[in-house]
Amino acid sequence: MDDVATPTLITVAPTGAETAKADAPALPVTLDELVATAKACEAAGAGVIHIHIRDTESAPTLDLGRLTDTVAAVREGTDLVVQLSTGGAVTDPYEARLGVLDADPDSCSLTCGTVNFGSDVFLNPWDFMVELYRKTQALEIVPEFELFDVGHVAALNRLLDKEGLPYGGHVHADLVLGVPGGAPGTPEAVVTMARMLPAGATWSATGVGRATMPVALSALAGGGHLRVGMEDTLTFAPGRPVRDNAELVERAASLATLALRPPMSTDEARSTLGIKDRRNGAGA
Ligand code: KMH
Ligand code: ZN
Repeated sequence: MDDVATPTLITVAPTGAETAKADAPALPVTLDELVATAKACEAAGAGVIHIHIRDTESAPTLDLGRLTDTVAAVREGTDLVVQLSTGGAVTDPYEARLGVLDADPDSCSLTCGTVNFGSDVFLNPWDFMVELYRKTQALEIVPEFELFDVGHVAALNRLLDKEGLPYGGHVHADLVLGVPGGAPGTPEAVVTMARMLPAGATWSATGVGRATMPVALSALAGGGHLRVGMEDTLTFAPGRPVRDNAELVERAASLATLALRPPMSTDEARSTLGIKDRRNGAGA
C-alpha cells in the first residue's frame, strides 16, 4: 500500500451518466456548468476531473464533437487533469466508448470487468478491455483503472502481464465501492483490493452513496487517494442533499488535511500519474 505521508490526489466526478438533472438540479450538465464546476473544484483542491457529458436534453451522450469541445474548454479554463469516462452509460455501445479517446483527453477511465449495476449490467468483456487499453497506449492517454470488484483487480494484473505498462509507465486505479452488484463500501474491501494491486501502483477510492465516508476515511488511512463528486454521492449527510460538487471536494480536502496528507497540486497530479502535457499544444 502507498506511503501514508504522501499528499492526496483528489479527483472530482461531477456528473456521471445515471442521475437525471430533474432529480439533482445542481448536477452540471451544460458545458458552461461543467467549466464553472471544474474551476470551483480546482480551487477547492481537486487535481483530476472525471467527465461524463450530456446532450441538449441533459441525457448522457458520447458525441465526439461535444467531447472534443469539452476537453478543450476544461483544459482552457483550468489546470486539472482532464479524464474522460469510457464507461459512459450502461446502454452505450463499445464502438462509441472506444471513440471517446479521439477527443484527446489527458486520461480516461478503463473498467477491468463486467459488473451488475443495480438492475442493469455494466459490460466490460476482456476483448473490449484489451482493445481500449491498446488504444490508450497508442494515443499516449493515461488510463485510470476502475475496479468495482475483487475480480477486477485480478483482471487488471492479467491485463498488465499480457499488454505491458500504460502510457507514462505508472499504474493508477480507482476502487469504486458500494455499487449494488459490486464490492461493498467497507474498510475490508478497500484493504483487500488495494493489497492486490501491483507494486508501485497508486490508487484512489470512491464510495457510492452511504459508502462515501467510510471509504474515504479508509482510503486516507491506507495511503490511498480520493474520488468524490455527484456522480457517486447526492446526499451530503442524512436528509441533506449535496449543494454542489465543490462542497464534496472541500470536505475531501479537509479530511485529507486532517490526515496530514493535504491535497496535491495539479502539477503533482500530472507527475504522479505520468500525464503527457497537451496544454497550449505542448503535446502536438
Ligand atoms: N456509468 C457507469 C455505468 C466510468 O466512468 O468509466 C460507468 C461509469 C464508469 O461511470
Ligand atoms: Zn464515471
